[in-house]
Amino acid sequence: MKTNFIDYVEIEVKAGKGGDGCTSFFYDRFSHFPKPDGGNGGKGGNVIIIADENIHTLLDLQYRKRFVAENGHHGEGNYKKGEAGKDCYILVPVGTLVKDAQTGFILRDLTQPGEKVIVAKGGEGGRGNRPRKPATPGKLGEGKKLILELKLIADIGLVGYPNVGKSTLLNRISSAHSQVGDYPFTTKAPVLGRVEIEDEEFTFTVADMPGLIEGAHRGKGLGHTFLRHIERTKILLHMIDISESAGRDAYDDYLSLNKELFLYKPDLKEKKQIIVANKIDLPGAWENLERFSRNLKEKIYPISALKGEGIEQLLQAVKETLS
Ligand SMILES: Nc1nc2c(ncn2[C@@H]2O[C@H](COP(=O)(O)OP(=O)(O)OP(=O)(O)O)[C@@H](O)[C@H]2O)c(=O)[nH]1
Ligand SMILES: [Mg+2]
Repeated sequence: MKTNFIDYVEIEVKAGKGGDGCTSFFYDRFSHFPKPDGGNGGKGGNVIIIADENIHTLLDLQYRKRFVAENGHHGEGNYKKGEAGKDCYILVPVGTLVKDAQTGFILRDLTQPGEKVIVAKGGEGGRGNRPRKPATPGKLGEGKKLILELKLIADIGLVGYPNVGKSTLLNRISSAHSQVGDYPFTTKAPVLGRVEIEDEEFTFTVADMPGLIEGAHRGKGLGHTFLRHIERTKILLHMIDISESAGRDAYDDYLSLNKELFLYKPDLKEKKQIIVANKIDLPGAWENLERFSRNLKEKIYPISALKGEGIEQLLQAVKETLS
């Protein structure tokens, strides 16, 4: 499957070597002995990973896998210190976990825009020669293999069977352009959108997910690859197609989708869900809704993502749950 959303890459990082200390002597015409005047070497550059709000995928790192910082410059005569090597920066999306590939140890979870971590330290520069002390070479920079794993950070995760209208809803409530189509698995990777409730200065982020199907937790369909992206959402918006055209029972769909989620990760049981019955504009929808609500004690929000019905009430519920 081809997608531009990449959430797992392995890369190699190498910090710069410290510059060598210089061996140099100054010959003073008034003294018999030459004076050592070698400058110190500059420090090697670090490799630094930064979380950047404008980056949404690890795609670029698929093509460039090795990141090397500059070596420190060597010291020179007349006590001239070598310049430090330039740092090497790697930009990643907010929500990227940085792990040591060898040990699996998490070096940092970059959850804030602008947050950074030095993943490979540059080597110290060597010392220039001193009286009775010869110059020393610069130290090597650290080198590592890293795993970068993106786990999206969003307030809301939009989950449901394929084709129920998740992307239609995201597009209606945010400025995102998630692809919509009358066929399953239109959405092939998570899409993030920011929702602003007018006049209320309340904003939240929504992650539209690929549709889930039975067996998703075992790897069936597309959804499982991306299930990890709902782990860090605060609320799940669980969408059901309530129209007759789906030819399925809403309550069965609701139970089996939850079963998939909980089989994938039992902790997800603790996550609050808002249940949304979509396509209320289609024939048979209200009758289905009545049957569905007889089975379920939780509140159900009937909406038409296509026509814009019931959206205000839903957004209010989201706001109340989040605040
Ligand atoms: N009548 C009606 N059709 C809708 C409504 N919401 C979505 N649709 C249609 O349902 C189809 C699927 O919509 P999508 O938004 O792509 O559904 P999805 O859940 O994102 O689908 P996947 O990405 O495949 O999981 C499209 O043809 C939409 O136009 C609605 O409220 N009423
Ligand atoms: Mg979709």
